[in-house]
Amino acid sequence: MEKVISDFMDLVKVRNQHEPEFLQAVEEVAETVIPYIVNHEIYKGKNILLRMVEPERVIMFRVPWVDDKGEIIVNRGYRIQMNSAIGPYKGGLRFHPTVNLSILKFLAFEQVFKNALTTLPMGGGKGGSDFDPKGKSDDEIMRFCHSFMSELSRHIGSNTDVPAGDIGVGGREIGFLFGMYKKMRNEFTGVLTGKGTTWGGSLIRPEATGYGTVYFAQNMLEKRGDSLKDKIATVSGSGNVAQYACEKATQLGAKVVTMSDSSGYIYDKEGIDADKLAFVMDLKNNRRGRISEYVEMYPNAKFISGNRPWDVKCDIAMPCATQNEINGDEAKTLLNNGCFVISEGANMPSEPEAIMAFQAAKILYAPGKASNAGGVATSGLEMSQNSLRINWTREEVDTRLKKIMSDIHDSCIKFGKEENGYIDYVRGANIAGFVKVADAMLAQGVV
Ligand code: NDP
Ligand code: 2IT
Repeated sequence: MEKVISDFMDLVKVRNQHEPEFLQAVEEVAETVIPYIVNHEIYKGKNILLRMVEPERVIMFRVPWVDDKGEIIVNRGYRIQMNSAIGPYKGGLRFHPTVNLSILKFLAFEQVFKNALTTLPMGGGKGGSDFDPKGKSDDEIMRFCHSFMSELSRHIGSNTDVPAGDIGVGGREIGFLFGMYKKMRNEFTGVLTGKGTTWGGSLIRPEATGYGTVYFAQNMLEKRGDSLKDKIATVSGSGNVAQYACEKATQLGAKVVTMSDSSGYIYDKEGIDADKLAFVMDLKNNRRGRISEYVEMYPNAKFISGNRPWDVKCDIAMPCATQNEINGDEAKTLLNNGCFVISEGANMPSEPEAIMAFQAAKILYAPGKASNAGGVATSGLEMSQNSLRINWTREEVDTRLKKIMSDIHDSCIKFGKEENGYIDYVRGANIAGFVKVADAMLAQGVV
């Protein structure tokens, strides 16, 4: 079996040799899915996984815009339309200086499996730009978003490809992007999700990824007869996903003691309660400040510059910042400190060595494509509401979100439960996602 996997990876490496993040994401899937393919006759000779690692389409374009000083800046825009076997391409847009083809292809590939897990009819895609929103005025953000959408609008549509937010893209950016799409196409449709609630957005979409990550942790704990009550949780990041993971974990009785950004983390041993979280939300979302400012407001907390929060003792860790933010050594530190639940809010936050350590220790480890799927699932619910031209209540959307997270948990058990009772959530999520997409691809022939 190892030879089949390494032969497959050799093929993928030849074509994508300068794309380390993409290869990392593919390898994790190949290791778990190839043994399943080999044991199932219907996939024989169909080269399904080889077809899945090749994007259906990659769009790259120039994004010229004028800054506040009148200078012309040129960024690069991308949309990876990875797989549309089970529905229109769906996935976020990331604006961050590190964005490149490798990062977006890894995210698009993950998205295909994640979207299949949600039970909703969504294919996988991802896009973005190497534009850095930090330090830009609202006018600069608007001009950039308008220029970006003036090209992207040719390639997307409510039945073709429906982008949403990711790192650096929140409600403000979605508004500017939507405005330009509407102008270019003269259409008011559900072409983007994460819209404002007065113009087609869904209640709970901003909360959904963070809430879903916590619901998934709750599902894993309940399976063991345990709960979030009185657990100590560490969270990384302080953006959209981190904020609502902190909120829901606190509501369910856990104590969240850390948040971070790219300059370091804050440790508040008394817990980041609702009032303190409201301060963080205002700081990050309105004033666009740095997490270090937390300790000026709450002097009992500490700011640890340049580090990630994984050396803080906890029961539950929720990485909610970015990819490869937990390495093998940090995973060992988490385990040595007694951490026994990892629920990933970010995409691929754990390096392969970290995943190996978590699985060897047989703790509850949920990969992002399962545990952070609540965001895109609620995007799917936004699309449904747009098509129906109605709005569901908060309770209605939250109930559906909880049910979807619990269904994803069940799918992971179906394909990931081992004879000794241990649940390999990585294998479970990868195979469950694969089966849905692969069967649709088989039905549609070689396209
Ligand atoms: P935001 O832009 O709202 O927040 C990102 C946070 O992560 C910020 O605190 C940011 O710090 C930090 N961060 C970003 N890049 C790095 C880095 N290279 N090193 C250290 N810290 C970093 O993004 P989201 O909260 O939306 O996204 C967070 C993660 O969740 C991403 O992996 C994303 O792909 C994933 N995700 C998001 C979903 C969504 O619905 N938004 C859905 C599913 C997954 P700083 O301000 O210093 O950059
Ligand atoms: O990684 C993700 O799932 C997202 N950024 C959300 C995608 C979406 O379409 O809501």
